[in-house]
Amino acid sequence: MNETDMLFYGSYAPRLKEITRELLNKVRMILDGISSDTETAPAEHLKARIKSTDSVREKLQLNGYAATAESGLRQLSDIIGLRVVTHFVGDIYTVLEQMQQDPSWRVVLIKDYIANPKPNGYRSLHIILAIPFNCEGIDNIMVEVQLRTIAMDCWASLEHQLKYKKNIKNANLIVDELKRCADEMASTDLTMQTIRDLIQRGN
Ligand code: 0O2
Repeated sequence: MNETDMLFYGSYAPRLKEITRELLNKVRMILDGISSDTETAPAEHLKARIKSTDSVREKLQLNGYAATAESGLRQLSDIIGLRVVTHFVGDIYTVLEQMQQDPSWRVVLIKDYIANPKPNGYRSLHIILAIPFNCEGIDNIMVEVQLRTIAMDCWASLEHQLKYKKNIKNANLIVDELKRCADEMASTDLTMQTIRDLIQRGN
């Protein structure tokens, strides 16, 4: 959290940092548990972020809410965001299953953009969790966990960068090409999963 974010979140800031740390530790424990059960590490990496002041304000204003930290904590589901990047598609659903069984939170919503990709080709599985906050009158907050493979993460990160390029010529062609890349990467993900299944079954 930078200085602007510390000022914006004010007395919520220490609790937000604490929850982010706890969430990271909890998910690391889940991943370690899967690793020791299956003898393969499901995640390539994971990271967490607390949403930046500008991003919170923009989203709140867009939806007609007051642009304050309290309003953000009450209205938005991704003030804290966690991203787990897995090696294989199957790992995503193994992690989801474990997260659904954990008593530290309540699973509020699952958005499966792998089974149902967005029209632009975006794929990931999003889980919205309600977790105890207990700070300054706010009992619970929503947290967004994004689960995606290395290939999905690679596409999302490149597409995110391209979104900020203004005045793109041939915008329709670019959209089509990005979608084609997403579909090709998804196809590779499925092939890699099949190869892993074959190896694990001993061919
Ligand atoms: P950031 O900077 O990534 O945190 P919401 O926008 O959450 O109020 P919505 O639209 O139902 O409501 O959420 P969605 O689309 O399920 O998930 C939003 C987040 O998913 C985004 O966060 C992105 O991180 C990611 N995402 C969704 N669609 C795309 C996409 O087409 N391309 C890329 N690269 N990422 C996507 P934010 O809010 O954009 O902010």
